[in-house]
Amino acid sequence: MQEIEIKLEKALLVGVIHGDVDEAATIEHLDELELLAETAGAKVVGQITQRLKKLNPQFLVGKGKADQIVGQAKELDAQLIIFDDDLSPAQAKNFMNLSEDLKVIDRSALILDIFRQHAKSREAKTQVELAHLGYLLPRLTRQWTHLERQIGGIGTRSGMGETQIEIDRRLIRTRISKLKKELEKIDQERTVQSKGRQTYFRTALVGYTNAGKSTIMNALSGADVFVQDQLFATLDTTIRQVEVNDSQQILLSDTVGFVRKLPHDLVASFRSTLKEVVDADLLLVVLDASSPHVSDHFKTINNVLDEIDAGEKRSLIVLNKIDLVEDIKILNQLKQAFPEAVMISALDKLRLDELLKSVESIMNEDFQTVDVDIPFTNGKIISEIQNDMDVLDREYYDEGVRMTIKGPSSKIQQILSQLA
Ligand SMILES: Nc1nc2c(ncn2[C@@H]2O[C@H](COP(=O)(O)OP(=O)(O)OP(=O)(O)O)[C@@H](O)[C@H]2O)c(=O)[nH]1
Ligand SMILES: [Mg+2]
Repeated sequence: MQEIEIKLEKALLVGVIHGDVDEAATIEHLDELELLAETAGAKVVGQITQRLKKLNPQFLVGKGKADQIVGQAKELDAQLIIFDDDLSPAQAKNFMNLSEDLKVIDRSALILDIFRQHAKSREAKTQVELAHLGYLLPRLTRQWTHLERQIGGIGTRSGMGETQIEIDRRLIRTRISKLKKELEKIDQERTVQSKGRQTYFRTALVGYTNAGKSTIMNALSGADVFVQDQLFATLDTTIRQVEVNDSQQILLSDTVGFVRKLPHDLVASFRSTLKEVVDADLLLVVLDASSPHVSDHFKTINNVLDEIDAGEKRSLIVLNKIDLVEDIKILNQLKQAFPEAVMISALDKLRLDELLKSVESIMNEDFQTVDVDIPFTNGKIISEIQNDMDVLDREYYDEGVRMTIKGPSSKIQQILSQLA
């Protein structure tokens, strides 16, 4: 994929009021869509909402409204129309025909575009390309000349468009299987690396994009993860050691953030990046306490966690940016909604010790103490234990040693199964 300069394109946003989504919610979603569009490099020149009893298979909205939207976009000199709702491949195509030289995309395509712009590592680039091709495949049409507009996202990426125009479905499929193999390889490397981490108590920061995960990571570990007031600043996973007290360390990971309607293709292809979340002993669910949409964010986070099979994991809610919450009423509401949460400000380094204390106590709850008899012939396990666990007591006998050991229950189970 080629890097091409993004120019400031003018965009008109469209949201539909339908079903259980009321007008206020639609407007909120459009405000978020505006942030996404700006992150991608567009300049939003207008927002349109439309109440619908029934979704139109041809244009999502009715034909008359579709004409009106295109007309309004032209009047505003916009080059781009972005729907908050998913457009089916057919709807996208119909809009292209209707709008001639305007690009018409949906939220998923916009998010994919941002990921594409922000991907730096080999892994992230591979994952984004895979997701993009998965999104593109059902949307290919014979109108190659329109393809660029269909997939181009924001900014004219002629290089990208032309190569896309040349490849047909078969080539895309071949490319998809190649990318999948590459990701499997990356995944295997990761599994090897993660073997060495098994003895640690593993915690993972998860949360809505821009909630402050990377800021927390940096404040706790002294890492230098990229922090920016923009959506999806982080697309890779960083793992660091953090001391929770004088004698115990944990591993903390920071990874890609979530957003409402994160495209399924993206979640699927970011599995290897999200592996640290899936394997974690504890999730630190980071919420932006200053956002009026904090409970929606919480729902979205849980949906994505379910999607990657991490919904049942032990978690601790972290209400970040508490420095921005001045209204005592809101503070009380937050306390009521999230009674177990730890409130912090990562930016001002406020109450980070409280956070570490909570992690420490959850970790120590999870730690098990057992007695094991190990024959001297099994030197490997003895050294494994001595390296990785707290040995509380040692008693030697003729053939071996009896040890009282303390460590994460998963690790203890692993040792017991080796001895069985
Ligand atoms: N006021 C305030 N701002 C914060 C706090 N924590 C983070 N921020 C700001 O919020 C913005 C986003 O922070 P990041 O740490 O990049 O957020 P993130 O969750 O890693 O975001 P993505 O990687 O983009 O998903 C930055 O401008 C931070 O300076 C906080 O406690 N208080
Ligand atoms: Mg980040």
